[in-house]
This record gives sequence, structure tokens and C-alpha cells, in this order.
Amino acid sequence: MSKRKMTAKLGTDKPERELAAKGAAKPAPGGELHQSSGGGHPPLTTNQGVALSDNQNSLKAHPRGPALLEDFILRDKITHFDHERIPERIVHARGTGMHGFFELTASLKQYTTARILNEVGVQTPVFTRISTVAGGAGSVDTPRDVRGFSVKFYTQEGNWDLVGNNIPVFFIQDAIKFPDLVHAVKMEPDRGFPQSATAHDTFWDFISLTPESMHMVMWIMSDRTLPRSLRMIEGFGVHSFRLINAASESTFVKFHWRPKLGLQSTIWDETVKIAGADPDFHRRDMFDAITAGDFPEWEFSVQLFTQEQADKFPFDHLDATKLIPEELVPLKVIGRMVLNRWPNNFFAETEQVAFCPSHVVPGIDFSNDPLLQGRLLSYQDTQLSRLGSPNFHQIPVNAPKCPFSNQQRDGHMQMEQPTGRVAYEPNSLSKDSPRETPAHGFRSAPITETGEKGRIRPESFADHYSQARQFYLSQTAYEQAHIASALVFELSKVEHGHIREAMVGHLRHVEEDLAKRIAAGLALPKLPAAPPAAAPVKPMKPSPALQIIGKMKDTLAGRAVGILIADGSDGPVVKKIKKAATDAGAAVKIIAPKVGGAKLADGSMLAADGQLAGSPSVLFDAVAVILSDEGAKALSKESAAIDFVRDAFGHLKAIAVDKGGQTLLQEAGVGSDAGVVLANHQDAFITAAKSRQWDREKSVRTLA
Ligand code: HDE
Repeated sequence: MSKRKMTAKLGTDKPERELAAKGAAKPAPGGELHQSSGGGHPPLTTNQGVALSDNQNSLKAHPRGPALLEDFILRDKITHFDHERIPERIVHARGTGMHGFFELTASLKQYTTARILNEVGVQTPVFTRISTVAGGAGSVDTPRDVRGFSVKFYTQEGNWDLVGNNIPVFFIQDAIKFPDLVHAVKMEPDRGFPQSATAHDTFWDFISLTPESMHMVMWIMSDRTLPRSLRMIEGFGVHSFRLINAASESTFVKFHWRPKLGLQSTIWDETVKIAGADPDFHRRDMFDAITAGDFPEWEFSVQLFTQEQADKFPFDHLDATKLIPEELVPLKVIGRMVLNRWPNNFFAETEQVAFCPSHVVPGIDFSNDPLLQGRLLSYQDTQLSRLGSPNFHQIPVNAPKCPFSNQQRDGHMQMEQPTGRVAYEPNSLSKDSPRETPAHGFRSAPITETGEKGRIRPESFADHYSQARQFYLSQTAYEQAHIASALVFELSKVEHGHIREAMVGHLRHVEEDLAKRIAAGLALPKLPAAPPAAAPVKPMKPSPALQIIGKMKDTLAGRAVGILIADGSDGPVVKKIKKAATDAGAAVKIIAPKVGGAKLADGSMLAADGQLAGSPSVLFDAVAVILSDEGAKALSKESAAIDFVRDAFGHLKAIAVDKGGQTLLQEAGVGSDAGVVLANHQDAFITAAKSRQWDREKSVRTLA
């Protein structure tokens, strides 16, 4: 999109504003404003192309009389409006989509014929949608929830959809349990709440009766479900897939996305407050980054392994509740994805994009993972009811960018106009109808399948706790405390005592100490008995790659710093902090009691980017508080200012203060530690701002 068009979208188009200010909108005798076509403005028409003379008034028998049925203009507009909504996604309804490209950096030619994984340096367009799972389309961006991570690669050999999550494992092993899982997590059917939350009885009831979910439970109770930004999450294809090479040999593969900005999460209390301060926190963050030219980037990696290797794993890789530790099968980096263009229209693209795990290209095939097998049916089906037509592949965001043609015909909203009398294959009547391509067309891996038909869960899926334990033991002490506290928080919202107890029983298999912490946090009178385990818990080596803290990057790039000022603030100090943070890659915002800005000590005005009441410190990664004595005095009576510094401290952020800032901290009862630095020590502030002050946490809250 051109720069001019984008600024117009943002509502900052100058000529537009000037025209309006100059009275281009003319009031009619009834007082309503009318704007006429002309200049750059084309005529406003009906959907049949008829120009409207008046878009402010419906047709009436007389000025104060009843509306007339013949008003086709009113009916055209209202009828279309009445049908504006389509069914939202059953899950993953809330999402943010972006365009970009994928570029291969290392060829997998030895393993696959897929050109997208063979041709180094070729850029393939992508559309990526990142979503929450449980909430409706209008829910907030920051519940504790898994994030969907879907990428549609528009390859030269057709569309490939990699529809994954930001967590490498899943709750269940068999697709037949998915409707139960989703019904359990969604709003309880009799009361219609809670929206977008796992902290309620039906979810934990189902989980406590589904021990295979324990590994996923460890992940969702970790800070992985509280991402700081969608630009700071990992993505996983979750299931094993197959790659097929020119000799029809197949290799198993798991796909991984790693964010260039590193992993980062928020603190639970911060997350809850962000939900109120900015329900669109993640979508806005992505929009701001892309429109500012800070394009988020991910590394694309694969784990490749053979059937023989898989046979030796201490778990079954076809079980989606298991991951393959990187220490067992290392990641091989093969490409990168850059998201560099915001969609022109949210509905047309982000809402109508239709991902299907069954969309693969020649050289990529499915494994027998029973969860994946069920997904191969579900997505196509859900698009039919959501988008209303088997022609959803013709919607621009869904259409392949390579040529495609077949003999499928008609259906709702058919946009194509095939010519000729032939709509079947084989035929002898057409010289140019599409035919098979034996050499390069899609082929399934030639696998021999034997065994007994039946509804049988393999015994190799029976180990429910070993990897849950491995995940927990791989975390830093801070992260373990967050997992424990999240479990206490969630189970404290559960009304039924027997569900709380059942969960603690399961946790005894994961780690006895964890179970004890949760039992203490819930004030259970005694430790409940552990349920029988279907398979013994195996010892597994800790995998530090599963941490978040270990994967945070020592950087301010992509982060935000807020500087709180008021009348009388010291301009040069503000300027220095702003420069240091900007140079370190952060986006800096000036926050003042009034949006017009504040009068600095030298009498000049400094414009604000945000008003204090609407810009709490939860929106920033680090803050500076630069105040005159009078400013500090005035703000010490403002709850928004007190909360600003108290929360920044409570959320373990670095705080830079001058003398006035210190006064405000004292008034707010905020302590001092290595993360609270003097404003003239900019380097120290930047160093502290790159991380969270983990050691501070024990001084501000009791963790389980
Ligand atoms: Fe999905 N899932 N899912 N899912 N899923 C949908 O498809 C389903 C599963 C995932 O941004 C639906 O278009 C079944 C695992 C993402 O548009 C639906 C099962 C993983 C998205 C559906 C699963 C996912 C969806 C709802 C169990 C991670 C959002 C709307 C067998 C690997 C895609 C839609 C987007 C969406 C079914 C389990 C990821 C109903 C039956 C495991 C990222 O078809």
C-alpha cells in the first residue's frame, strides 16, 4: 500500500482534514452535513452502480412522514449491513493477521521434493494469523491461553498451510475428544461465562479426568500463555509430518518457528491489568510495529528423524501430547519468515482466511498422529459453514498464487466463468482441459499399514506424566513458582473441592513438591492420593530449551519505554533517556497528565503520546519518571500516577527516576533495588530495562 493511502487510513491525512475544516461538508436546512463527490472523491453508489444524491436521508412520504417501501437505496444498504457478520471460528475466533514472506536459507532437497523447501533464496508470500483459542472474536488479546500460529505459504506448487500453536504439545491424543475439550473450556452453557478463561469448573473437571493433558497443563500454566507480544512467541507445527524425496523415501519432520526478538512473557497481575488498559494490546502492538517498519521475523527450523530413530524414542512421536526434546533431535534452521504488510481490510483477509492442515504440497505428507488425522477433516468442513460456500478458495486471501484449475463447478458465490462444454475428465472434446501430472503431482508416502482395525488407544500413548515432569523440572525456580501460582489461582476459582483434589493427585505424579505447593496454596487439609498411573513415570533429562527466561534476548528491540512527565519536568533529562532507549531499539512514549503535553522547566511544551489515565505502566517494558518537585507533589495525589510506579515495580520493571521521580516512588510506597536507577545513569537504566527484576518478585507477592 502506498504511504499516502496508509496515512489516510490512520486518519491523519492533511488535505482531508483541511477540506473538512474549510466546510467541504455543507449543512442542509435540516442541519445534517452533506459531502459531494468530485476531486479525488468518486460518486457513492449502490451495489448496482447507481449514484446516490443523498446518503443522509431515507425516502419519506413527506419530511416528517413515514418511510416508503420503494426506497431501494435504504433497503440495499440495510440488508447488506444485516448480513455483515459471518459465523466466527468455533475456536481461535480472536486473531490478528499479517502478510509477509518466507525465504529458504538451507535446502532440504535430500529429504523432500517440495520446491519451497528446495529453492534457497526464493521468497514465497505468506499470510500468517496468530490467535487465542477460547475467546470469541471480540474477546481481549491477553487471557491465559494458547496462541494459534497459522501460516499460509502461497507456494509455486499450491498452498501449504502450517496450522500450529505457540506450544509444541496438545491437550488430547485423539481427535474424537476435541469437541469435549472445547466445550469444557468455553463458557459454561447454562450461565454463558466465563469468557476466554480456563479458570472454571468445567475445564478442570474435564482435565482432571483426562490425564493425557497433564503435559499441556504444565505449558498452559507457565508464562508461555502470557506473551508480551505476538512478535515474541514461538510457533510449532505440533504433529510429526513426513517429507518425501524424489526416490519416494520419507523422513519424519517437526516444524518450529523461533522469534528473532526472543521469547518474552508478562507477569500474571500485569496481564490482567493489560486486559483492561488495552483489550487490543497484541493486535495494536503488531500493527504499530509493522506500520513503523519494524517487521517481526521468525527463524524456521525442522527436526528431522527416521522411523528407526523414532522406534528408539522413550515416547511415541505420533502422540501429540509429547514433544521431541531438542537435545534428542537438534533443530536445523532452514529459513526465515518476515511479516511486513498489514492487511488492507481485516474482514476480507484476517476473518476470511481459511487454514486447513490438509493443504499440503507435493513432497510433504501426513503422519498417523490421530489428532492430525481428525484435523484433516475438520478444517475444510468448518470453512464450509463459516464462509458458506465450497468456493472459499476463490476469496483472494485463500486463492493460490500459482495457476489452478480442475473440473469442479458451480456452488454458492462462484466467481469464475469457465468456458467450453467440457466439465469432466477424462475427455476428448477439449484441447486445453486440465489433466494429471504423474511426475510432479501430489503423492502420498508409500507406507505399508498392517494391524487390527478398532477403536484402540496404543499402549505407547499411556505415559501421561514423564514429559510433564520433564517440562516442570526444566524451568528456572522463578518459572516453577509462576506455574505453581497459576495452578493455585486457577484451581481456587474451581467451586468443586473434588476437582481441586483430583488435580493435586495428578500433580503428585508430575512432581511431589509441586503437588505439595499447590495443596498448601489451596489450604487442603491433606495431600490427596495420586490416581493410578497408566504407565510408570520415566526419568528424563531436563531440557533448558523449554524455558522462557533462558530464551529471553538481552535487548530492548521491539520493547516499549514510557517516560512519565508533568509540568516542570527537566527537558534535557527526558531527552537523554529518550535517546538512550531509542538507540537501544525501544519505542518511547511520553506520558503526561494531559494529552496535549506538559510545560517543561524551560517553559517549552513537550507533546505527550498518551494521557496518564489511559497509559498505565503495564503498557511498557520499563519506565522513567522525570518530575519537578511540584510535579511530584501534584502526581502523588493521582491514583493513576501512584499505580503507574507501583505496578512498574510490582511487575519487575526497571524504573529510572530523578529527584521528583524518587519523591513519587516514596509517596507510592515503592521500594528501591538494583532495577530502580537514577535518571542520569542512562546506561544502567538500559541494562536493567532489557530484563525483568526476577529477584524483586519475592518482595512484592507471595508465590506458591
Ligand atoms: Fe484446530 N481448529 N483443531 N488445532 N486450530 C480450528 O478451524 C480442530 C488443533 C488451530 O487462524 C478450526 O478455521 C480439531 C491442534 C489453529 O484461522 C476447527 C482438532 C492445533 C486454528 C479446528 C484441533 C490447532 C485452529 C476452527 C483436534 C495446533 C486457527 C476454525 C483434532 C497444532 C486457524 C477453523 C486460523 C482452528 C479443529 C486441534 C491449531 C474447528 C478437530 C492440535 C491455529 O476446524
